[in-house]
Formats: sequence, C-alpha cells, structure tokens
Amino acid sequence: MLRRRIFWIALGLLLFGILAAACAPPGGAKKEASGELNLLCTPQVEWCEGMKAEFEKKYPNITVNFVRMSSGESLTRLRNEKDNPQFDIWWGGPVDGQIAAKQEGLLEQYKTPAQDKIINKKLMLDPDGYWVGVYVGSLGFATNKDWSEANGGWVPKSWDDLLDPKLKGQLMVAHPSSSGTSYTALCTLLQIKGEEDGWKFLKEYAGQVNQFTKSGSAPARFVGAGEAAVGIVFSHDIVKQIEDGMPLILSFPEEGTGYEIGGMGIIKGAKNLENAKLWYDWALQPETQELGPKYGAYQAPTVEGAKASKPELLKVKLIDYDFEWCGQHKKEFVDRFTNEIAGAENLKK
Ligand code: S7P
Repeated sequence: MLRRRIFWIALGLLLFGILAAACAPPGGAKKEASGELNLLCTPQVEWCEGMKAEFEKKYPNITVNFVRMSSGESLTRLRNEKDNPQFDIWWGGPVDGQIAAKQEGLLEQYKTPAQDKIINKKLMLDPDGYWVGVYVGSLGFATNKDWSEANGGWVPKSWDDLLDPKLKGQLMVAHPSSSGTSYTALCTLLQIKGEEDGWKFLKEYAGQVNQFTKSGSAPARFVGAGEAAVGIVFSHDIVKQIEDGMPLILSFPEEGTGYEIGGMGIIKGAKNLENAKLWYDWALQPETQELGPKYGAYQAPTVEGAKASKPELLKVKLIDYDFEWCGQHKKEFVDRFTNEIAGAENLKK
C-alpha cells in the first residue's frame, strides 16, 4: 500500500517536472522583456526604422516608438520635457548634443559591461557613464557634377575655397540651431581658425549660403538636384546620395576636416528604464553596429569586432576635434550664430 502511494507521488512529481520544463522560457531565460521603448532617433529615418525592426525582432514583446529629429531639435525637445520626459533613450547625432544634454542634467548615468568593447574609451565613452559613442563619421563637401564640369572640374579642396566668389549664393548647409551636422562644421571652423578668426570666417561663409536647411543631410539632396553648387554634409550621407543616383562629387578639405562621434544616452527619468538599458547594450554589440549599411548608413562602428563598411571615409586628414569643448559651448555658440550671423527662420526642409 505504502509502496503504491510512493509510486503515485513519484509519478506525479515527474509529470509536474516535465510540464514545468515544457512551459519554461527557452534556455532557462529570465522573464521575457516586454512593454514599450520611446526612442529619440537622430540619424536618417531609414536607419531609425531599420533599428526599430531589428530590435523588435530580438525583443518581440517590446514595441519601439520612435520620433526622428535632428540633433539641435532633439536637444530643445529634451530641455522642454525635462520635468516630464517622453523619451527613454536618445540614439545618434553628433555627441556634442549628448555632452550638452549631460551638462544640463538631461541624461541618466549607466555603466554596463557592453561598454568594455569600445575601441577608444578616452574619446568615445563618457568617464561618468552618461553617454557613449555608437558610430564615427567625417564631414565632406558635396559638389554638383554638372556645375563642376561647367566650372572646369572645380571642387572645393579647402575651407577657404568655400569663400570663392563663384560660390556666392551657391553654398548650402544646415542651420546649427537645428542640425548637428552644421554644428560640427561650425565648431570645426572655430578650432581650425581659432575663435576670433573662426567667427569672422563663419560670417563670410554664411554670406555665401543660398539657404540654410533644417536637416544636416538635406544639402546633399538639394545640391544633387541642382539647387546649389556645393553642400557641407557628413561624407557618409554624401555617399548614400551618390549610391541613390545623385550626380555628386565628394571632396574633403586638405587642411583637415571635422568629424562626429555619434552619441547615445539614456534620458533622465526614463519611464521604460529597463528597456532603454536593453537598447543601449544591444546598440553596442558588433552585430548591431554592422547593420548600418543594410539601411544606407555608412558610419564607422565604435566597438571591437565590428567592421567598417567604408573605412576610406575616415582615412582623410581629420582635425583633433575637441568634443567636450564643442559640447559644453553648444548653446552659447549656436545662440551667437543665430543672433549675430543668421537667424533660424524659414529653414529649407
Ligand atoms: O545618419 C546620418 C547622420 O548624418 O545624421 C545625424 C545628423 O546629425 C542628423 O541630422 P542633423 O544634422 O539634421 O542633426 C548624424 O549623426 C548622422 O551621421
């Protein structure tokens, strides 16, 4: 009798064990991550859409809601929402933006083993853990091919060439108040020429501008369409337009060009903090950083083990861009440009 009871108890326990194992998540994983993630996305919309889809494939129970906004606009939005943040994480855009955001108390500190793989921690990782670099890209000049042919094959090969009289009303660049690309150009010029001469140069260069655009990559499209002769744009965005069939020639200033580290930071007070951390860790994986070209983004990666799709874009003369200095003075320099050189009304979209 007792033996039979022991037999039935043992059988019951065995069946329960089998059932429990069958229902457990695969690999004994912890409870599946779920909910939402509100992403402030500054790169081109095609890449933002691609990243959303890839993340949701990895975490099928998380829905990513993203808004694509230029870097300066993103910073303004974060400032306005400081007391009631609507975003959980800011991914992309030159890191000067994230450095300014850290300074204004808009970011959350996060230290994670995923940061160990960063290739140049001095440059690409905030020592306090408020931001990290997720890609690298250099500034270049985009010249309309037909215009160049009509001008004896001329393309700008130095920053000073942008002041050439034949470019009067033929130069296009975004406005630094909305665009991180344009702010990178502004801060590059202040570093190359020194502050005093840099501001003088910026005034002259603004005098050459046909119309300031809102977004940093837009001048490549407008120049390709023949609306202006030369645009100042990140070189990877120029390459993308060339691949899409735009008649553009890419050149670089021989004395040195500025470059960006694309930044990422978690928003202070993020309502979906755990999901923001998942995105942050995922964005630092080599496989994730190699996804860019699939979505038309040719920036170089920042982590070991990820291969650059267009390494030649960084094999040009780069200046020793001071990200901290540019980030900390972003508001001051943008205000000065807007108030003393060119207002931010009627930006071309
Ligand atoms: O993805 C391309 C890219 O150029 O977009 C970012 C850019 O700052 C966004 O545009 P704005 O200039 O309008 O802010 C860059 O970080 C990135 O490389």
